[in-house]
Amino acid sequence: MKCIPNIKRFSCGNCFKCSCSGIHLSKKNKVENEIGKKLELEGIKDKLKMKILLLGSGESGKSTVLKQLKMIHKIEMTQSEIQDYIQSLRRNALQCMNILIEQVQAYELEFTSDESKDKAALLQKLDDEESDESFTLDVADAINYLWKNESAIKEVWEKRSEFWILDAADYYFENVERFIQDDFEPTEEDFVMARIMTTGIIKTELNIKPLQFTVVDVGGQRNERRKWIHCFDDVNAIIFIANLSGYNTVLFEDQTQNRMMECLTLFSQIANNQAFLSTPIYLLFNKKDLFESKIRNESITVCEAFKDYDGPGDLNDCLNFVEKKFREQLKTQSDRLKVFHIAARFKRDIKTTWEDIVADIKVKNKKELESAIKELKARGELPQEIKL
Ligand SMILES: Nc1nc2c(ncn2[C@@H]2O[C@H](COP(=O)(O)OP(=O)(O)OP(=O)(O)O)[C@@H](O)[C@H]2O)c(=O)[nH]1
Ligand SMILES: [Mg+2]
Repeated sequence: MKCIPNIKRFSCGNCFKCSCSGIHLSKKNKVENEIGKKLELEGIKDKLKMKILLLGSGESGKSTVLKQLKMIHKIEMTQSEIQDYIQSLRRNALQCMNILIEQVQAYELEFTSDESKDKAALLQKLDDEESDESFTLDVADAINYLWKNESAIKEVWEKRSEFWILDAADYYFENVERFIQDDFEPTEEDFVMARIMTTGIIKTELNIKPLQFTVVDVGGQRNERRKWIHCFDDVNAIIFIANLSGYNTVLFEDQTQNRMMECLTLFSQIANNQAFLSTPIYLLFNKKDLFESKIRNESITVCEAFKDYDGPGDLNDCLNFVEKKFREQLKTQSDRLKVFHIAARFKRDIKTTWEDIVADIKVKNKKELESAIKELKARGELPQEIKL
């Protein structure tokens, strides 16, 4: 043990004895000292950690954004994740076609041929929790046949804003024959479009040296939201995702509630929550692709919150109007809100949005981050050439 001269002698009797006549740190105190130093270092390193919450109602696209971020940061998927996606793509196709078949019955429409009736009956026998063995070529063929040939299915598809169905249903139908193959290998787009509802809280680490981001994905459906409170501490930024195409569709968990109305209320609750009054919010209006094609046929005025819209109805004007409605929800300063219009299904949209968000977070925390980097360099914990 090294002697430390000229410091106070301890009276606790725990002094570490050696042959030296100097005054010694007690063993206990030395350990405490080391722990203190470690904690101090961890505290400085923690300043380079950024926690970002992905919030929004169910099916807004939070997990889609996260999937894109993982691909952008080259985080490889495990074999079991790949299998989950394959299975979910098959289930998504079956679930969506079964919803259309039920709607044919609900609207009291008739299938136009016995072949359609038989194929619909085959699908109705299965539910979307079936094991993978049930997804045979016959099942894929039945989905494909009904989608391409049955006019009653086409008719209810046109009415899809009146009942709940996944936004990417047509993608699953168009590709179901590929999904069912034994040697099916999903493309990047398949991974992005596969729908697996999130339950609980999922944390993903993204290293953007010298910063370390923890992106927290949560389930957005009503019964999942009560878990959100568990991740509200030490949040550096919120990415709130709003599903633009929800203006004329209903919620999965309550088919009497318009998705956009739910989203506006949720946004107001989050943005005005005491815990986040000074937290930057990045508001991502998602599914621009669907919105753009929908507004050609149905005005945004069908949504209660947008009924006073009387503009020309083109994409940019509608987007500006929707943005204005969201900004009006903010009860405090609005400069902490940044808005992006995206289609999360396209990687380039997420890439540019993410780069902007990271740059903005760096600017907003510049002073603190730079001082932590300087301190860590001085302690040899970071290479000298590293920059914010
Ligand atoms: N057309 C289109 N579909 C999208 C887009 N982004 C997401 N989707 C689809 O929307 C559906 C729901 O997306 P998720 O990412 O699972 O939604 P979520 O917000 O994580 O939903 P929860 O986990 O229930 O909270 C999926 O089927 C996606 O394929 C987009 O930009 N365009
Ligand atoms: Mg999710």
